[in-house]
Amino acid sequence: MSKGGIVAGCLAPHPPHLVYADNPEQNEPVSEGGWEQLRWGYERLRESLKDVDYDVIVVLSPHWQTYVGTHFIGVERCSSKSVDPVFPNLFRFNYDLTIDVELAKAIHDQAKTEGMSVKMMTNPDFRVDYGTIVSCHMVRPEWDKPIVSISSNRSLSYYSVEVMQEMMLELGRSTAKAIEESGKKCLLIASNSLSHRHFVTETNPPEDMSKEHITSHAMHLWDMRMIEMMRQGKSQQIINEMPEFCEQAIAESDGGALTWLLSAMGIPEEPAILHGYGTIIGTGNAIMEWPCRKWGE
Ligand code: 2X7
Ligand code: FE2
Repeated sequence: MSKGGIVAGCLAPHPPHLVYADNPEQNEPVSEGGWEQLRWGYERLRESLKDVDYDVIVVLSPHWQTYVGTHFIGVERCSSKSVDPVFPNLFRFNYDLTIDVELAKAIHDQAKTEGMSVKMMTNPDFRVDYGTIVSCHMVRPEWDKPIVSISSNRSLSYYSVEVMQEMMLELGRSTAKAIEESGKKCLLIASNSLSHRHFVTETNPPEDMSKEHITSHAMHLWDMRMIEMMRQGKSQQIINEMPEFCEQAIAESDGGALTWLLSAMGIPEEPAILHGYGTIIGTGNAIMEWPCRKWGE
């Protein structure tokens, strides 16, 4: 069997507003559009991946929060309605997806061998979180690839960003090793916004773009700093600055997804491609791609 590999790593934010604005048939609420800069960014990412051959999407979402270890969905088919608890007016999405349980178990087993606390989630009635669904939908709306769904272990809440990072660095290495041994070609998704300070009231209609902007100049500066580091291949510096970023920008990378992704790709020095940036209820969101398939060509 030939070695598996990562075809691309993506930072793919999941505010439900993006699905709401796109009006796919699976989502009940209907919109007049909105957040076009980000949705055009997702269009550019999809165009970039159009001819890329891969078997499975591996995604880590901060909205599946587990407090004892990292969990992996271990049920082959998940079908239900996902409702955003904060924005039920925007996101009531009927999903029907398949899980690559074999690869999920392989990553689980490898992480366990490395001493991590891990668990396969086998409840057949489990409701998949909206972060996973939104990011996967925006990257691959066809829903024709199985996914591996990884939880966000909130070690940050018990310990610190530093502890979270150490654990996500190991999870990333375990993910890469399991993928290599599986022989599968994988697309990796870190599902998170950057700066995460948001407004507490909603406009009417929610897609009124005359009211949309970043919550503060400080948040803007942090977002631009992170994007520039990604574009310059400064992955190690991103990891070094992560504690300050999480604290000062209330960044959603506090869930570990970005650190996991950078680690799985081997802390790349190659530049990431910026496909789009925009704000959603004041939070900062970047759509980035690390085209690993092209490295070493
Ligand atoms: O989950 C989110 C988010 N991360 C950012 C903005 C708005 C809603 O939901
Ligand atoms: Fe979120």
